[in-house]
Order: sequence, then structure tokens, then C-alpha cells
Amino acid sequence: MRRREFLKYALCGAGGTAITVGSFGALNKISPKTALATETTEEATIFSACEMCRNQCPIAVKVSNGKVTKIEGNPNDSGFGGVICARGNSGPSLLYDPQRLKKPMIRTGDRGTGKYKEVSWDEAYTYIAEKVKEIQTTYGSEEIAFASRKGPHDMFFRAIGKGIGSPNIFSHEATCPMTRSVALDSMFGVEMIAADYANAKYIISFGRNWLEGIHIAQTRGIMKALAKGAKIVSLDPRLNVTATKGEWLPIKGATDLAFVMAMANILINEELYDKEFVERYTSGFEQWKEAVKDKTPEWAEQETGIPKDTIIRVTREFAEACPNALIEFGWRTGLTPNDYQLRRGIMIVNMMMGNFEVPGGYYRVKNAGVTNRFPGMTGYAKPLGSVSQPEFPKPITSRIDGTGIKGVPGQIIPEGDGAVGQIVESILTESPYPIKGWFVHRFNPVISITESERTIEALKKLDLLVVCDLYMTDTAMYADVILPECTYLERSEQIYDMSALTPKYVIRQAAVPLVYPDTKPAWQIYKELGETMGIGQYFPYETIDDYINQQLTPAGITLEHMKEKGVWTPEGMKPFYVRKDPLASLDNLIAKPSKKIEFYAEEVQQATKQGIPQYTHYPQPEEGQFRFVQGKVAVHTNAGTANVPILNQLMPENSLWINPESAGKLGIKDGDEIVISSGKYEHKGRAKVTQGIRPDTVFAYHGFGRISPEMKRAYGKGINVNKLTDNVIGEVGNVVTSMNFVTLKKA
Ligand SMILES: Nc1nc2c(c(=O)[nH]1)N[C@H]1C(S)=C(S)[C@@H](COP(=O)(O)OP(=O)(O)OC[C@H]3O[C@@H](n4cnc5c(=O)[nH]c(N)nc54)[C@H](O)[C@@H]3O)O[C@H]1N2
Ligand SMILES: Nc1nc2c(c(=O)[nH]1)N[C@H]1C(S)=C(S)[C@@H](COP(=O)(O)OP(=O)(O)OC[C@H]3O[C@@H](n4cnc5c(=O)[nH]c(N)nc54)[C@H](O)[C@@H]3O)O[C@H]1N2
Ligand code: SF4
Ligand SMILES: [Mo]
Repeated sequence: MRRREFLKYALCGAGGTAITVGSFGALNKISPKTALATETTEEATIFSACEMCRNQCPIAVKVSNGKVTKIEGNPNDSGFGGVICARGNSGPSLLYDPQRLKKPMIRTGDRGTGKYKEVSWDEAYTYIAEKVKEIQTTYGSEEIAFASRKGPHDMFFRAIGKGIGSPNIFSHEATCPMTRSVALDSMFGVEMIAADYANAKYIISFGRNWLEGIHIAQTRGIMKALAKGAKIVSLDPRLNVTATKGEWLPIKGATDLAFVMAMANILINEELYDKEFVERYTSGFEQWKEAVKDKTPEWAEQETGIPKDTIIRVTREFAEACPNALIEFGWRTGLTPNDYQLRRGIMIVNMMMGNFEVPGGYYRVKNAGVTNRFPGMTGYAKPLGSVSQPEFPKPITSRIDGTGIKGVPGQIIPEGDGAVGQIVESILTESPYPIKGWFVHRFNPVISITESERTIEALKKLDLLVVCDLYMTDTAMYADVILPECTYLERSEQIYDMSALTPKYVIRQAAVPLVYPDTKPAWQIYKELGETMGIGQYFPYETIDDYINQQLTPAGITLEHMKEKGVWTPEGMKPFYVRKDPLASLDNLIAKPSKKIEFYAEEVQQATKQGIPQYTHYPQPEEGQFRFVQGKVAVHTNAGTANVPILNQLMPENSLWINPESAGKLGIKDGDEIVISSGKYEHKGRAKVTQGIRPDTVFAYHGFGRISPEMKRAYGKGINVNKLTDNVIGEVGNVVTSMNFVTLKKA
């Protein structure tokens, strides 16, 4: 049966009625015709996009009698191959979870006591609008911060912050890939650089673990490369799953840049680098040469704990495979304070080898704006249109984190991201000025920002905390107002550009009507809130269909096509590598005014006085101490899914990995209850004794040890890793996660 035969537009508002919003702004109605939502009495397949993590993979949702029965990958998409991960599969378990948030709520008891009353959306909006006015009048708009994980909601969520003139709008990225973004910006002038894993013959990874830190397209790329005989060398203080598929080098934490600089030293001394590429496309090589001239393999052995012969062998093997090889630039990249220099060092060595715009190397993501400049690529893809918002008021104060200010590290922090950990510091220290109000969307800072206790202390001090989530999370339990979003399976959203080596647009459409009728999608929540606040002009669309049409029309794609296939890529499109096309020139891809890939970057010099990467020697743990590192697990997402029924069943808690030699000295056996101490804080947990970790390091999966009693399955289970980390803000604003030492004892 064809899906379209069963589609019936349904209402996607509060209980299927038109929604009335009012009080501050004019009385407004949102037309109920948002709906890509379906009511069906028979079997249907709805193409959409997953949101069990932010990768937004294309999915095929099986619906029977109006209920989601199964989720598979969208078979129309070749990059993802019709495959999803365990978390993606667990979508229905989240959708029908009775522990989800069901109604807007306003706090009635002390913060953190969980006392709330259910209210109407109108009451919630009016309460927020009044509080915002109060803070604006008493202190100024800049004292209200906005933080969300990046995603389709940002367009709407951020419009509230920008609309009131706050400069303090943040993404979660300082906790995640931001140092890599800084590195790419400083070298290429753009962040949109990606890796062609599937065709790589040799891959060196500093902690990137594709087989647990899953991204379906990337993970599949790695699996393809392995199947074709590629070698992966994994440097990680613990044996991650990817490391089991190749060579594991258990490097001392926080020393990775030493290995990278020694590689450069060897490549230069042995003249193994691509002189022509360096000459033609890069600048700053002389300064780099100078920086690495004393970074010998012998020196690196002392720093990293990896034998010098291994460093030399790996470097030569890598050089042999180049340019169809890569040193991975990382994803979660806030491990040390100067992590951005590690990412720059990695990309410099890649570019010394010419691993750019060839199969198995790095490439500039091919959005239409770039690629249409090449004769061979005309018509490659037209860019999506966007709704035109009126100009936002210009903030009158600088940001709390210095982002955008010349001559300080903030100069090179990506403007749309900022240093999110600084919100906590500014609330508590009131420096450079206090933050009094905080809007949080799809983000759980109590679990995802380092030093949870400090984050909680900060939340308690706020005049206004607004949280929009699916669950009563560890952060939501301190909120004044809680806004329940509906899940991705119940909402339609704007078209998403997922272009890589080929262009790709993906749709998200609601598969079923609202399970809890008083929940809403973000695009509607913030439009209605904005209207209540008198800033409705920043939401220039009536329904989500209206919004999507404004995107698709300039691209020449129809909504019907998007619904029918779920994804769009031009027919017969093949991956395009610029250096394989005699007509194309790399110059068009490099967005630096010099048109060179800059090893030395003047703005980095101005911002941090380290225009060329320099090595920082960080202390290593002393006898009895352990470096504490963390990571992702395949069956959970970050600070998000610990309470999702099926995933909770698969893995209800984490444990602390410890080497048998170290455990033996402390009398700790596998499965023992232990107390972990960071000096400032203590946490109980369970030990997992394993050879898969260095004796001076301990490890735990992130996202457990939840403190919200309303998340009944996850509450109190396992270790909250961020209770044991300090909120140290790195050199370019990154949250730092691998620098804490802990001690252990039996409980
Ligand atoms: N299943 C699943 N997939 C996910 C996610 C998820 O939560 N679950 N989250 C997504 C997100 S947001 C991200 S950012 C990515 C992250 O993906 P990755 O960056 O691949 O993964 P992580 O597990 O965060 O970190 C990888 C490793 O870094 C090691 N490590 C810690 N300190 C150091 C060090 O100093 N040096 C070296 N060399 N290694 C160190 C840890 O031991 C860990 O094994 O995964 C994404 N995919
Ligand atoms: N010490 C340490 N700290 C870390 C890490 C680490 O490895 N070690 N990892 C870091 C990394 S890489 C990242 S990316 C961050 C992740 O940290 P976060 O971004 O906070 O985590 P997520 O799990 O992605 O999602 C946060 C919230 O989104 C909610 N959510 C899920 N779907 C929806 C939705 O559709 N709508 C709404 N409104 N809410 C939704 C979830 O319920 C959850 O509460 O943590 C970082 N923090
Ligand atoms: S990686 Fe898994 S959880 Fe994340 S979007 Fe894709 S299928 Fe969903
Ligand atoms: Mo992340």
C-alpha cells in the first residue's frame, strides 16, 4: 500500500483545536494546518528524520492504526544505507513513555524540590513574558542567556533571544566539537570540512570512536574502509570499540599533540611530505617546521608513553598511504585547555600530506554556494531558501564570554556558539556581569557541563529559568517554567541540509498525532511565546508547511517529492573531489583571504599569541591518582536517554573502568562498590576491572547518575561523570573534560 493513500492531514495543535495566544501582543491564531501529521487506520510508512541524537538520520517510520510500530532507516538514502542504530530503533519507547512531560508547568515550591502546578500554555507564556520584562527593565536584556543544542529548533529558539536584544546566545558546542571548529576556521576560513572515511586506506584517531560515538554515515564509512583492508590506529587511554578493530596505542591522556608534532618532525626529516601541495596551497610551513624541529620521536615517547619506534613506524605507514589517508580531526574535542592546538596540529599534518579533495582524505562540504563556482558542477544543487526575518535589534553590550572581541581568545570563538560553561560562571561570580535569566532548550547542563554541583548552585541563583524538554530532567527540576515539547515522531520541521560529498536534503514529518495533546513542537512554542512577548514579527510563517515551502521553492524541489522519498539528492550524483577535476581549483574552496590553508594564522596569534600550535606539557597523575576520562556508549545518547525505557533496560547504569594492576593495589575487585573522589566532590559507583585501560587512568560512560527523581528509571543509577570534573574553561572557551585526577577507595 502506498503511504500517500493513507495520509490524512490532521491537526497538530493543542488537542486539535486552533490555538489562541494573547495578552502582550495582539491576539493571534496559529492556523491548525501545520500538519504533516497523519491519522491512519491501516499500515503506512512515513519518511522522516530521527532525533534520538542530533545526527538526524533519515528514517522510515512504520505506522499501524495510528501507532508507531517500528522504525527503520530510510531505504531511499544511499549514504545511510537504510540503517539506523539501537537508539534510533528505540524511538517508539520514548514516544509512548508515560514518564514524559505532558503539560506546561510553573514552579510552586523551592527550586529543586519538584513542586509544580500544571498550567495552560497561555499562562506559561504570560508568566515568562512578564519575568523577561522585569529582568529587562531592572538589569537589561543582556542578563538573559539562551542555550540549546544546535538543531532545527534554533531558528525559533534563538529568535526569542535575538528579538529581545540579548547578545548571550549559546550552543552546546563548547562541550563538544568547538575546538575543531576553531581549528578549521583558522586554517580554511570555514568549518564545513569533512572526511571521506570509506575510501581512506589508513586512519589515525586520537580518541574518535566511530563504533560507539555513532554517526551512521561516518560509522558505515569506517566499516567500508575496514572491509576494503584499511588500517585504523587508535590512540586512546582506554580500549574503545574502534581500537579493537585495528592497532590500539594506549596514549597518556592530554599528550596527543606531542605525537602529532613528532609525526611532523619525522615527515619533514625524512622528506615524506607533499612539497608541491604545501608550496601551492598552504602558508606558514616555515613557522611550523621551526615549531616541530625539536619534537623528536624520543621526546614524544617521554610525553606520550608510546615507544619511539612505534611513532616512527606509524608515521611511515601513514605517509605511504597518503593522500588517501587521514588523521582524524575528532568530534568531542574539549579534552584539554589547549585542545584547539591539537586539532590545528592534526589538520596541519593532514595538509602537509595533501590529504584534501581526494578520495579518502578531507573535503570541503559541497554546499551549493561553493560548488556552483566550478564549471563541472553547475546545477549541483540549488541552496534552500529561508524565511526572511526582519533585522534583529543590535545588542548594546558585549557577551559574557568575550566572543567576537579582538585581541582576546573570544576573537576566534565561533560567534554562533560561545563558551556555554561561562553562563554558570557569570551567574555565580557576576563577572563580567551577572546572568539573571536562562532559557534552555534541548540541553541538560546539569549533566552535560562540567562540575554539576556548581551548575546547580548557579541555577538556584537565577531569577528565571525556562526549560523546554521531553522529560523532567536534572536541569528542568530547577526551572521556573517547564515547556513540554512533543517528540520528533509527532512533529514536522523545516528541511535539513545534510550535504556531504553529494548534496542531500532531508525532511522531518510527523508520523502520528500528538500522544499527549498538550505538548507542542518548538517552531510553534517560540512563535506563540514571541507573539505573547510582542516580538511576533520574527516568526514570519503561519504553519510549518508555509515555512518549508519558503525553503523549497528557490531550490526547485517540491514538498510532495520530499514527503514521498524523505530525502533529495540529484539523480545520478557521484561524489565530487575537486583535485580530480582538471577544471576545478582549490582556491575557491579556501575561504581565507590569502586563498591558502594557513598553518600560521594571524587572528590566532592576535587572540592567543599562539599563531602556530605550541605544545603544552600538562601534569600527569601521581601515584595513587588517576586521570578521569569519559566517552559515549553505543546504546545511549549523551545527557539524554538514560530514562528511555528500552535503552534503560539495555544499559541502566555505568561503572568505572580500572586496570587490574591498579585495582589490585587498592584491593578493589570487579563489581565492587567504590567511592571516587575528585578532591572537591565524591561519588559512589561500581568498579569494572579491565585490561582495556592504562593503569594511570579510569573511565566512565557519560550520561548516568541522574538526579531528577521524576526520571524514575534512571534516577540515582550509576555515576554522573560531571560531579567529578571542575568547570574549567579552555583557551578558546571549551569545556574541559580530561584534566581531572581522582582517587579511589572501596566503599
Ligand atoms: N551511541 C552514541 N553515539 C554518539 C553519541 C552518543 O551519546 N551515543 N554522541 C554523539 C556526540 S554528541 C559526539 S560529540 C560524538 C563523540 O564521539 P567520539 O569523539 O568518538 O567519542 P567519545 O566517546 O566522546 O570520546 C572518545 C574517546 O576519547 C578518549 N579520551 C579521553 N581523553 C583523551 C585524551 O586525552 N586523549 C585521547 N587520545 N583520547 C582521550 C576516551 O577514552 C573515549 O574513548 O558521538 C556522537 N555519537
Ligand atoms: N564530562 C563530560 N561531559 C560531557 C561529555 C563527556 O564526554 N564528558 N560529552 C559532551 C558532549 S560531546 C555533548 S554533545 C554534551 C551533550 O549534552 P546535551 O546536549 O545536554 O545532551 P543530549 O543528550 O544531546 O540532550 C539534552 C536534552 O535534550 C532533550 N531532548 C531530546 N530530544 C528532545 C526534543 O525533541 N525536544 C526537546 N526540547 N528536548 C529534547 C533530552 O531529554 C535531554 O534532556 O555533553 C558534553 N558533556
Ligand atoms: S545515529 Fe542513531 S540515534 Fe542518532 S539520529 Fe542516527 S539513528 Fe538516530
Ligand atoms: Mo557531542
